[in-house]
Amino acid sequence: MSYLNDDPIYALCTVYGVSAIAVFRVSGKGSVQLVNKLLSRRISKPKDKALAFRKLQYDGKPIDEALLTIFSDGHGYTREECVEISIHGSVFIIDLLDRILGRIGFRKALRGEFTYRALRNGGLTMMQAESVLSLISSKNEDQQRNALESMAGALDESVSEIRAKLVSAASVFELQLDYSDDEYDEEPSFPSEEISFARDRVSALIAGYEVSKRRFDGVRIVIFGKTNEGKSSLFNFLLKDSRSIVSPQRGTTRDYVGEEAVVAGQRVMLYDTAGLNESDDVIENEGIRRSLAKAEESDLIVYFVSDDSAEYDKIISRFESDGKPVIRVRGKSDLRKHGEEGRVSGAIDISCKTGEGVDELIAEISKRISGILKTDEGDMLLTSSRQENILRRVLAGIERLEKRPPVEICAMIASEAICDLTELIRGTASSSGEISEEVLDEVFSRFCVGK
Ligand SMILES: Nc1nc2c(ncn2[C@@H]2O[C@H](COP(=O)(O)OP(=O)(O)OP(=O)(O)O)[C@@H](O)[C@H]2O)c(=O)[nH]1
Ligand SMILES: [Mg+2]
Repeated sequence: MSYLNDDPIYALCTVYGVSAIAVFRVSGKGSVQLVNKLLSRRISKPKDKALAFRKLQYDGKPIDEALLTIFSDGHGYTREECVEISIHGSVFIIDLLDRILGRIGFRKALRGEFTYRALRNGGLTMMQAESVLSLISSKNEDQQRNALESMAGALDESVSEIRAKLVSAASVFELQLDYSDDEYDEEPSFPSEEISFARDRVSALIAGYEVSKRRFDGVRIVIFGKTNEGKSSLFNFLLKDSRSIVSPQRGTTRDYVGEEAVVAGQRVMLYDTAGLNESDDVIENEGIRRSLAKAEESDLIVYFVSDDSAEYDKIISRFESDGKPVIRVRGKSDLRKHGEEGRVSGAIDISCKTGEGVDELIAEISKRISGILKTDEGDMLLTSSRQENILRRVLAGIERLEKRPPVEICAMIASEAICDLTELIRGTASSSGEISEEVLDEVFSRFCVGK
């Protein structure tokens, strides 16, 4: 079954269950005619939209009283002939009408098929369709606000602005291509302002999407450092559960352990890792390799420093200079004599035995999480990984452009990026406007039936 048909379809649009009212939507050519099979007083296609109150019946038997909202082509959500049938929300009546609509000539709608029709009929762009999905699944005010703005076209506008800059950059390259070398005596100009505008905007959109993913899945915090410093003890302390094995033996933790936790009121993904150590043990070394990989992909590192961790401090400094936030701690403060605590390079002294310093650490984690999840007020956020993937491709192109390759190559890269941005908004870059089945499946299969 394909989205590409325009036969009359139907689905329950409200949640299945007992409620005051339930709404079925039917849409497609001939919908009004088919609905008339259930009515003794017929309805006709209005100029744009109309309301009608009717008794529904089938095979001589009454079904319910219903309020019909009737739309003509070009109106309503789907922008095609469509009727929304509001009935009483009884599960029996819902089941009955569901069977009857199937019997009188409607086909059950696929997931998101109404929204797809809205898209095909010009009522929505692909990005707006994706924001409908994002709105339905929004779980907090930020997501809801962003989805609403994006549905109203703010994200389309933002992408169109980037596209316009690239079009003007492309025209500079094309102009230079039109002149042969001898006609062109000046140093060819490079549209650096347009390109850097595009780069900044595209990077901001991608970074914002990373943030929204982190808000959804939780910031990833990795506890990292030498063996036997108390990493697993801190992991268990923060988790309020003795999940990781703790022992005085070096190299106790041999693989990373990840758990969802709530730290400072925030849902996070917390990872305990194998301690860094000079070792001949193949398994321990594999554990260390995994610790490094986890630290690399984390959003925040809690690093145990000690007097003899200089070798590993270098690894941490490298992460930090790549922009990774790091909090330094020094464990087992209860074992140090008073006066000995002399902080090592701004580290927080903690003890998992007495709990000392842990509140200070949690406050610091909370501060860093706020920094990681910060977006600029008014920034638009992407609503799907399809959008992110396309923008990453565009960004890679822009970065190639910034190396100023020969003008023919510049022209080609710019034109590819323009096509990508068209595809981003419309779901296709093809001139026929047809969206590939693959994209349709990717986007619309995430919808529910009835939307
Ligand atoms: N006195 C005291 N002992 C601690 C503290 N934290 C951990 N320990 C002890 O130190 C030892 C090592 O603790 P772990 O939490 O297993 O250390 P680790 O860093 O996970 O070690 P590896 O998994 O081997 O890398 C255990 O015997 C703990 O009981 C602390 O704050 N104070
Ligand atoms: Mg451990």
